[in-house]
Amino acid sequence: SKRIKTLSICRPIVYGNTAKPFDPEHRPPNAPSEHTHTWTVFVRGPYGEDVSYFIKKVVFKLHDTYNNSTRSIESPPFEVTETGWGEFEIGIKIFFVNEANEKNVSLYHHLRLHPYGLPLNAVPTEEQKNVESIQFDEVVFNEPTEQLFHIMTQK
Ligand code: SLL
Repeated sequence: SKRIKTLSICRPIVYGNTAKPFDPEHRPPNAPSEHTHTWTVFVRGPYGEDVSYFIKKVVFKLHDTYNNSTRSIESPPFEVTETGWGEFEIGIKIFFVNEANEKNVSLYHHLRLHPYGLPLNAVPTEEQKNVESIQFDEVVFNEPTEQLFHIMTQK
């Protein structure tokens, strides 16, 4: 469809991960013995809003040590929960709805399992072992299609 030359449309998103160490008494039954944490990587609206009216799919590329390391999530919530032992770079590829007629966007997120930003040698409290590492970002549609403009302005 036609593009609107004089317009840009922005939408805020957040992406990142949460993680926490296993409670030693309640290890997930299927977790290999070397795994230590449960984590979730996600793309979502800053206040948990549904973003599926403009995002149709998110592909998360995990470390090759994972089975099926490319995880394609085609409906919200756009997230993957796993267990593991190590931190690594996660590739996040965001695909927009067809009406947008836009290329996908590639982001990277460093999966964090361990508390960070504490003084060196500080022993983390139980609370501080629940890790969150989250980036705010903004999706910008320059010269959006008329179809996308209608979708975006109905929200
Ligand atoms: C390292 N940067 O080399 C890290 C790699 C790999 C993480 C971390 C378990 C995968 C699985 C897992 O946590 N891999 O067992 O499926 O030190």
